[in-house]
Amino acid sequence: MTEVQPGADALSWSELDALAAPAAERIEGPANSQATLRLFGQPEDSIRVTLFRDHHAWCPYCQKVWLWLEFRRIPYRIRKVTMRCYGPKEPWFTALVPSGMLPALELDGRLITESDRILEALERSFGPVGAPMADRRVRRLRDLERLLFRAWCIWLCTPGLGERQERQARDQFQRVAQQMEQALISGGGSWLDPDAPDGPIPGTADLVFIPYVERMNASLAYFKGFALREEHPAIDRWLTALEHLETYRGTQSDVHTHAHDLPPQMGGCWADGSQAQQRMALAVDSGAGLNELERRWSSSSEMVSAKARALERVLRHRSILLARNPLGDRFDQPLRAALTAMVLDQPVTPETGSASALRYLRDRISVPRDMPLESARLLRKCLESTAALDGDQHPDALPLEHRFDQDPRPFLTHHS
Ligand SMILES: N[C@@H](CCC(=O)N[C@@H](CS)C(=O)NCC(=O)O)C(=O)O
Repeated sequence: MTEVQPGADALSWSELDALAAPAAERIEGPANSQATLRLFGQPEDSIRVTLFRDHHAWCPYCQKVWLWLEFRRIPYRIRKVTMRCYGPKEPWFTALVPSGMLPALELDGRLITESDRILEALERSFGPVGAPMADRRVRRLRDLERLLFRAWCIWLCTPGLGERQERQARDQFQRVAQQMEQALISGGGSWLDPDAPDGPIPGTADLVFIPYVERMNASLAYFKGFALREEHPAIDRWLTALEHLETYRGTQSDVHTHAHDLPPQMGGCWADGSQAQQRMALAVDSGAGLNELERRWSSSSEMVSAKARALERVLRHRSILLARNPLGDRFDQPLRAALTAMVLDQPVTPETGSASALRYLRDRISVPRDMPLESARLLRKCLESTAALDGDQHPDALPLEHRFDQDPRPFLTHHS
């Protein structure tokens, strides 16, 4: 009997190349985190705006401004800046903004910081997205968003909560979440925007809520075993309506990314250790994801294009992914094995001793920085299933106090 050679079925790089999606159109295509220029059909010399946002698309306040520009279709440039939690701040940026805080925006040559001031300035120049920031009803909703944010922080970021305190913090969070639901229900449409609750796009009142509700959904599942979308159906409907919009999807992150980008940004997120929490955290970390909390997609053609996109994104960075991997060049075959398994939908045996290296990459796929949510889920699953054929070796757990493992510089010397 002939023995099957490990990795005998892994496709070559050129065979994989042939199966990858063409690179996506960044400038005129749908919202995406790779673009450094967005034109919406207008000439480049008409640009009045530069947005300074973080490389990894982890900063929630940047996402708010980013969404506004995309929904309002204002041509803009993007300059990406490092957050302290994953690397050193660029000196050219601190020369411009000494605090180093993001987002910042240049409008007609004038520099503005603080996301709310930025939105107000944009509204003055280009007109609002739905009801404006200063509208009394929008102000009330903005206050509600801050209340929800505070209740979330107390629950997620207070160390050492006992069982009773966990329950109190959860109840307080849910009381405020119910107020958001009430606002949605009384508006009678999909959105919080008081002027057009059933309009085709959300208003500023919605944009203000999006970044943190996305992060609440992810972090409360991972650290508290709490299913926000099941507990609060009106919020679920609102998120689902957003997920139908390509513009939102281009900025949307996923549970895995937030579960590991938030702890260093928030100064710690604390797990309650319940069974539900452990189950959800395991599903997220293994790469399986959480169907009940993350956008689902149904058609098989969407599956195929999600795979082809994941493949394109990995191939683009292939040499640097190999150079950064603990296995170095010996990661070549295992990576091809996982990619082949993904595109052909069949197991491919990786070379012996590669499990930990495959999981190292699985743990570091960031959405939307690297690829869309559905592509990341398919790729993480295949990295895990391919690793499992080799064994149960795991790399070190991701750090909680910083993410210097995500320093963007090595990738920038190639192309982002
Ligand atoms: N109130 C500010 C908050 C901005 C903020 O907290 N930005 C964080 C990132 S989310 C920041 O730039 N921190 C410095 C760093 O991480 O490098 C706003 O609304 O713009």
